[in-house]
Amino acid sequence: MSFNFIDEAKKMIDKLAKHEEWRRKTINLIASENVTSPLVDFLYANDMMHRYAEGLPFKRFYQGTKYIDEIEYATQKLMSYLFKAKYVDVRPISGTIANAAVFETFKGKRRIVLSCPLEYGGHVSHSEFGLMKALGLRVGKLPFNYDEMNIDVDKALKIIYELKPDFIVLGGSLIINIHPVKELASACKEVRTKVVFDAAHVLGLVAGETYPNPLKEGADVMTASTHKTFPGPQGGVIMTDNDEHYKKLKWTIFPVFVSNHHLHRLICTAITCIEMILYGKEYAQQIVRNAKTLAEELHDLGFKVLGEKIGFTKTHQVVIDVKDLGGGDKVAKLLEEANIIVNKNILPGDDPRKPHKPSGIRIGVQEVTRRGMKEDEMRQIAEFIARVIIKREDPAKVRKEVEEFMAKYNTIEFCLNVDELREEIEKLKGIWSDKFKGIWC
Ligand code: DSN
Repeated sequence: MSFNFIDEAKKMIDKLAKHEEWRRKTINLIASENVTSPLVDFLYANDMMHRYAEGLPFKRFYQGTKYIDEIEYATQKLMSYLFKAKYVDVRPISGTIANAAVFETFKGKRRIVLSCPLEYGGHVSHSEFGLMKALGLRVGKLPFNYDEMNIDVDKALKIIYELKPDFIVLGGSLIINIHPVKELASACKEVRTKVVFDAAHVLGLVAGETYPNPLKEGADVMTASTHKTFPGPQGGVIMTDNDEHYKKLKWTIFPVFVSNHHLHRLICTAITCIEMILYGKEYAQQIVRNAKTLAEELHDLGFKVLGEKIGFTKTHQVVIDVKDLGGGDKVAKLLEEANIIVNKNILPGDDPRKPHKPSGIRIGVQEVTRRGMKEDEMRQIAEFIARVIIKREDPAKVRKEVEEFMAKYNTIEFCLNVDELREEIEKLKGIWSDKFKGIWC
């Protein structure tokens, strides 16, 4: 095989340009994504991406880290303030790595854990398909109440007393209700079972106080990723109030699961924390209002929206059973043709070993909320979805209207006012003036 390397570079840059151009014209409703603020985007490509800083701030194995240390320390402090957590570790490079460090630390003699299975909304890392098997853990299913779209507390208590697992995992990837941390935590304490809450999806809602803080409800540890409802750069985080847990955890994060921890993102996570401290409540409240409005509208337009009994959703997510409309795979693809981006998702009752043909689609409204959309826009989005999936209108026709609609939402809200940081930004631009020499010409 012969390569023209310059052509390869051209093709890839062209693909990136196409992606950027296309995605600006799409309504992104992927529940696990978000957009960072322009300031965060600007700061992201910094020199710290080239550096190493194994260890903890001020106790590194490398020289040259004095400013990295200060930024990482500030990030921990800001996160501690925002989530009222005693210990914060931002070194895990993803939510799955955060889970790996916690699961390994909490692995006990019994090697049994309980979590929400994939079809009830658990993340793959909570399952036998992911981390659990790799770490030598046997995983049992937390029982689920379909009407409530939540863990069945009475049945769960029974199993916890019976099995006395090393730990249980609450939280997950398909989550429209408030998981019962408080209701299960004291029983877990009695049988020396730890409670882990995976807040990857709801971290921004916890920050904005529309979702209860799991650490204050009795969870031993909260893990999360930093880029879903919390609108930061991709990364992971672990938080706990417990001295003993953190003593062990910090030595499982490094040297077991993380060596270097992608240092350029830390300032961006910290800036996102400040945005959430300043605007998080307003943002989270608008997300929940938007999700509810979208769910109600979709229901009224004829979709089988899950969670009717609980008012459809208490988070950023809306979940629809589209089995009778062709299934999740077909529906997600049709919507993509109309520039509406969602993901197919397995639902309660689906076979988790067949994830490619699931019954449902999952929608998240956090990104469109960050772009400034409110209830009226949710009604418009519901109508676009119904026209493609229920009325079977040509997706290409709807796509034109989606593109016109999206042209109005090209700014990001709930961000720091850059004018207040003008002096510091100008200084950085001066230092970076030759960074893109030959590129910006
Ligand atoms: N699989 C991702 C999600 O979409 O929820 C989380 O890692």
